[in-house]
Amino acid sequence: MQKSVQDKPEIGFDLFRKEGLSLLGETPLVAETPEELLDDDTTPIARFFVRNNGLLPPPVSDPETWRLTIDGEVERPLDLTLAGLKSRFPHKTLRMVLECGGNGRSFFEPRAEGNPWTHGGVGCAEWTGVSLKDVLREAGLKESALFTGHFGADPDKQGSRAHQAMSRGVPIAKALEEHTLLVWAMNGEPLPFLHGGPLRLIVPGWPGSLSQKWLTRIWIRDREHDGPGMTGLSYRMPVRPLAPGSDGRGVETRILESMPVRSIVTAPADGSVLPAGTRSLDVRGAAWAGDDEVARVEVTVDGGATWTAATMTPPRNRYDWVRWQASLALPGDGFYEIFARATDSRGRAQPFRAANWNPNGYGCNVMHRVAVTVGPEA
Ligand SMILES: Nc1nc2c(c(=O)[nH]1)N[C@H]1C(S)=C(S)[C@@H](COP(=O)(O)O)O[C@H]1N2
Ligand SMILES: [Mo]
Repeated sequence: MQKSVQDKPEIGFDLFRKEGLSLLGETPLVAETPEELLDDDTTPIARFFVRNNGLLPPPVSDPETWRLTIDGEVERPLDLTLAGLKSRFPHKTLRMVLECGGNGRSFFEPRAEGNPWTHGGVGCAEWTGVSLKDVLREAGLKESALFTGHFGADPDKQGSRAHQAMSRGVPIAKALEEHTLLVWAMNGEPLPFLHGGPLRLIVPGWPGSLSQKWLTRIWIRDREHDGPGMTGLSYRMPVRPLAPGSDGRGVETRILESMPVRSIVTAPADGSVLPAGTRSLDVRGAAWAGDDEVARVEVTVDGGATWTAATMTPPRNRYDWVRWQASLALPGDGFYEIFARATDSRGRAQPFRAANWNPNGYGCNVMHRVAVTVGPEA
């Protein structure tokens, strides 16, 4: 049994109003959401996963005076307060998925390095802020502007503020997408400290690590950024597929970009026992596909022999997740495994078993499996 966050009052989760999360690590603090708690269209803050790479930064007394610097390959470096950001640029609220790059990692065989996420390193919240592109336009990008480098106020694991816990960046085209936001509110509330308040980035569709929390600086660079989390095997994939279990030393790699298509079953919960005689099973869930759209979701209760198409609720905006539901006929009492399979707009579907093994375990999008028993358990 995984430890639940409620069992660990000493880490101060009360403060952060979390409920029902599974703790993957205390220092740094990492907690994922059991799939059945992701049953809301908009993930409540209380159920939103947490991923830190270092320690928490010092508390902030006056959020409006939080400062963000934009410098590097720009005509006019900017030094903005949160209040200034709010007053100078048009506000946007978008519901978008935030997903850890390692979501699904625990399903790789052999085990890959890193936090053993199941499918719950994900949430979909309403983010309010301004498009980074509007701010970059004001700063004036030079022709040499090729990449961003993101900096946050959190010290590294050893508590050193001289070292970034994490500093990642994106090619300038991703930074200029209108959905890439500088965010100060989540689900209509001031952005909680644990989620990077007063100010964070949201770079939707790509690994969550790009969505820098406690954002203090964006350095516009003339080359691929090389901060912690950009080099070696961090958030990079081998250019050539590797045999499972290889150490990956010395292999050529490239940065991770869009996250792969994935779906989760949010009801029924894994391990549910249904009354004897139940012959129709309502299944619900969510699906998303990185930069792409979800084309369809199908569900099986017979190991993939037959599939039932799910009905999808259209996303509110790009990068929102799709909520889906299906009604499945059950032939009799007994034990069933439900698998949900999403396919993206480019025809790529989720596998039963991850084939793209890599040393740090990114991109594992195996189908979520939920077991149910109808009638008395044998
Ligand atoms: N400053 C800072 N930003 C960060 C991180 C971090 O450790 N420090 N972790 C990143 C990772 S790996 C993920 S998946 C997301 C998680 O965001 P959340 O904790 O709000 O769910 O934040 C990203 N932003
Ligand atoms: Mo992450």
